[in-house]
Amino acid sequence: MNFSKCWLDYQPIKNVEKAFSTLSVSCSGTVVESAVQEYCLAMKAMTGSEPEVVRTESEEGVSLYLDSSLSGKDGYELRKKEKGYTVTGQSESGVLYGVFELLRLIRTEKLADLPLTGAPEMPLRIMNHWDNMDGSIERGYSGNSFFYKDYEIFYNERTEQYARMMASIGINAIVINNVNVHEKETYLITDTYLQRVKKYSDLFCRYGIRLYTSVNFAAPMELADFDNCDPLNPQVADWWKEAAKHIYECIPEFGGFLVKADSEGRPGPFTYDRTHADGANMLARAVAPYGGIVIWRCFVYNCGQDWRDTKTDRARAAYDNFIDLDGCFDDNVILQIKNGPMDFQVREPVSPLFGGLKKTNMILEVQIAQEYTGQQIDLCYLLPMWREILDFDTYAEGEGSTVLKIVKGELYGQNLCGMAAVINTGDDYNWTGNDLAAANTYGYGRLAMNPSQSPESIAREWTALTLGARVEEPVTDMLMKSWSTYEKYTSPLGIGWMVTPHYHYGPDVDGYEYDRWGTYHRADRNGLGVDRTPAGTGYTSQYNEPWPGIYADREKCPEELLLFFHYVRYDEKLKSGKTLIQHIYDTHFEGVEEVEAMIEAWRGLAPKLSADVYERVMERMERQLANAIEWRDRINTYFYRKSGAADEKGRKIYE
Ligand code: GCW
Repeated sequence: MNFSKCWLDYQPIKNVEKAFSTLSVSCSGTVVESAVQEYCLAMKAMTGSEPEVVRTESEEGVSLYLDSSLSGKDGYELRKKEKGYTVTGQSESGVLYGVFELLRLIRTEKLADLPLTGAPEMPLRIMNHWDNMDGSIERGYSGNSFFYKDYEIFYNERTEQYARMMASIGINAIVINNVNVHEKETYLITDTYLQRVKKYSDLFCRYGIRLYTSVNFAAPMELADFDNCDPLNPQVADWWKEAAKHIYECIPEFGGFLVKADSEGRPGPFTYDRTHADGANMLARAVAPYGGIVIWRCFVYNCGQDWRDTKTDRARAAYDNFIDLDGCFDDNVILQIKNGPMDFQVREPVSPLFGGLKKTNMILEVQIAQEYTGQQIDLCYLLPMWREILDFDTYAEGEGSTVLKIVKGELYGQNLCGMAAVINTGDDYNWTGNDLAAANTYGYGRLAMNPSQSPESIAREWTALTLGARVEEPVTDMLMKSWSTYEKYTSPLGIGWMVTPHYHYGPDVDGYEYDRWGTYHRADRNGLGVDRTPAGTGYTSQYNEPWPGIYADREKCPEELLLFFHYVRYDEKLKSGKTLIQHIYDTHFEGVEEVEAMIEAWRGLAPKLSADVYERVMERMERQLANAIEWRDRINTYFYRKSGAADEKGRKIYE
């Protein structure tokens, strides 16, 4: 096998109960069968013998039931009975989730927690693959695609393991191709590939997962002889209707389309002076007869900006492009909104669209792939960031209108909402480049299922399941510190960017400063930061009260976002009493020291880890240290040269 089993690596357990050896199944269906299979496979590995499966009720052993009156869609209930355990699912998926939960409890020795109920709290829990059919992955940091190679679609043992991994963390929707839909991928929804796509869909369905594809808005022009793809052109709409009909004839369970339009060179309705609602609704009507949905991305901004233009603010773009369309989208359209207004930086405020849209289905998009957070070389556990985003109060309907309430569907009574994440997997042996980066993959699903779990408890769970209980404490500690460490040695106080253009790994302070992407830090000899108050770009006004007042006020603005919202002089004092320039120096020295401490800690774990995991991660950590040093020195030197201010502590800053 050329892949690791990750968190589904079922190791022998100590407390084997007699009850584990019988599985009585009182329900049926393809997803239930996957649950049965998983149970058997796990028990074989954990206890050494295959359990007996009986298809009738039994007093003894583990029993599976389906009871649609159970509360919570796809929920489950686990109970201890006199001579065993029961797993009851509200649906087939509920049974499957219940079995995965039971296995987790057995492995982490938490059966005492029973009885226990659970239900996915977000209706849609989506993985977005940025895989291309040539085998490459856009922003992939762990090898090539395991879906495609040379324009062929694979189906193998690894794909099956992948489906199990996704189901085990509650994923129920997977988009199998990059949002940048290139020439060949445009054919994914045609007979050229549909039969192969169907094989994936069938596999996913066995695990309660629906398959989606990203589509090319200009498909009628590329696949047929259209000279336009105007969404209000009836022939264009008919073409899509026919295309959808054909897809659903072949794959009745097909989920729908994901669309990146009018963004970074992709075609879209703007070309025809149409709105994004025109574009999304046209596609939505094509899939509506079959229960399909259209997920439309809000990552729309001007990527041809002139750096001399200080009035245009990329941060404003998503809101400005979509706010007036609130209420104009069909019921089966969902807007997918990136967590921040820019693009997956290590620190950003929450997108103001969440507080703005009230009559539109919304999905929160996060990036598990660590494009700007260390590319799975550097350790950066992202759950604490996502937790903060979900807990952000938008004040859309008064206090307590958190992003979490919106994406759970609670605030506006929606059921097409949830989270989507750009996945970080590839065909590397360990799936994620850095073994520890799988904590983000795992954690994303667990958080979307049950957002009341803390990032720390998820880290513990992942560590115990993947690396063993012996290292749960220290590895959890490393994971929990890692985001802050990464933030310290990279760009300061929410300003973002300063990365090597295009690759986005490693420092290049002015790399994007005079470019067209709208990502500027505006550093000069006196200070740096972007004024986004009403006196500047006015971005702060996109939020509901009280945020505009807080963000626009230099004193009240959360300090970690200070340079995102304000231009600040190097000699201005921060809350800590330090000047801005001293804060920059200190955090950059600290960041490197923290990486060194982490490496020491990892070294100490060598006896408790398998040699290959230890070595693989150590190799990454050494690269991380080199990266952190490079960042520290470039940032410190850059701002030393600009400001001329010496480090109070007299440490080495290169001239
Ligand atoms: O951050 C940018 C990435 C692009 C990506 C784009 C997007 C898929 O650098 O690679 O394209 O975001 O989210 O569409």
